[in-house]
Amino acid sequence: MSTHADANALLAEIEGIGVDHDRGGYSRPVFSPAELELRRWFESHATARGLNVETDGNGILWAWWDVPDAGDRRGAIVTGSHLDSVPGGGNFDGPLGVASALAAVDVLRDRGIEPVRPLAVAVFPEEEGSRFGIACLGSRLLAGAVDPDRVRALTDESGRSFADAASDAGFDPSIIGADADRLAGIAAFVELHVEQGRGLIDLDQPVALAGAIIAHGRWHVRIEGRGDHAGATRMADRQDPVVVAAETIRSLRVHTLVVDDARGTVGRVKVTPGGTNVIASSVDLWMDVRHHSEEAVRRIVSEVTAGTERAADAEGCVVTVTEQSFSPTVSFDPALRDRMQSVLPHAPVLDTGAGHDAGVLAAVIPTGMLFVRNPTGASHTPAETAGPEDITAGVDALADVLTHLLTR
Ligand code: HGY
Ligand code: MN
Ligand code: MN
Repeated sequence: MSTHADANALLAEIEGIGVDHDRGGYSRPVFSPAELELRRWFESHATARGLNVETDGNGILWAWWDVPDAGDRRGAIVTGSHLDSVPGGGNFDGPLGVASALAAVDVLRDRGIEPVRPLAVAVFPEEEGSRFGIACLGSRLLAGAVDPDRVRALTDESGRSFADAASDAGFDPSIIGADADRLAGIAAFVELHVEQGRGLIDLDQPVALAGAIIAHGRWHVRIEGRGDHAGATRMADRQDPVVVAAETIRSLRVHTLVVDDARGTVGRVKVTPGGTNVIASSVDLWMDVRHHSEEAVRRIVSEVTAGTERAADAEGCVVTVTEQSFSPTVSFDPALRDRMQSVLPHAPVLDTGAGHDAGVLAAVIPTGMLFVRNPTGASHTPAETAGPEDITAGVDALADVLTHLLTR
């Protein structure tokens, strides 16, 4: 176990974990064997660096570089990110921030930095919301932004509840929930993340600071029809939920395109029972809608919902649209960003369409983000990447910011 590896080497160590041979890329859902293996990987590297590792009641990992006389760890600086992935995702979305944080600890040690306040490297579970549907679930629990009883009852594709899956993985679901005392001890959280977009490519820069995260939410659309035989059922006698789903998807595209720079996606559709010669009995689909204006997001969703309800009536189906999670537009802490900018004067400030734990925690503690150039600009796909030099530049930038924050 190297106790001084650069972030590139650290990322290379996990390239074989959670490989998805069907989709390509990586599938590392929370509490899965792959995610648990990544947790162990992180804990071993943190421990090898002399960091004191704990897992809190929400399953968040905290690796502490404690300083003398800071018994209660007040005024801590926290960095880190997540290790879970979307289905078929890349190896950088999340792990780059975790690996860079570990490498930044090495850089601080090399520099002989003696922090005057504690540092923690944190790993937040279920950031993608890929298994239980709510994005940034760990940071939302910590911040008190989601009801623990609702979380315990969430189910995955197989119907397994969060409570049961957490218990299976060795966690105690009865103790999830807000942790105001832990938050009160944190002076700032800085998350490094691979850029999900082309901003740094266009600016020809390796590292950026985050300005804002646009508002974004996800809605579950369930359409109930009547299953029947594809050949024996006349067209006039059908109540086909797939037809209504098709109208929903078309409508989302239409209503998104008329709002400048809005983003509307349906990336997940589940047809039940799913036979080629079977008229479906129900369809579940999920909408992801984003825009700088929360009002615009909600207007798009309500327009699409109205259209879907009309299509369902015409088809003799019943539709239910349920908001799963919503994050308002987040502007990161200006004072913290100014301090980061004073350390990284050449780093541009970029907004992002991607959500992050830092975006959730921005509501309760000062947070900032660093983005590292992604030469493809693509993310949530195996094409997501970051070049070794830019990764090193990101680690140096993070180490510079942490040096500034930890020594005053
Ligand atoms: O969906 C997002 O924006 C983030 O990658 N979880
Ligand atoms: Mn992501
Ligand atoms: Mn991410």
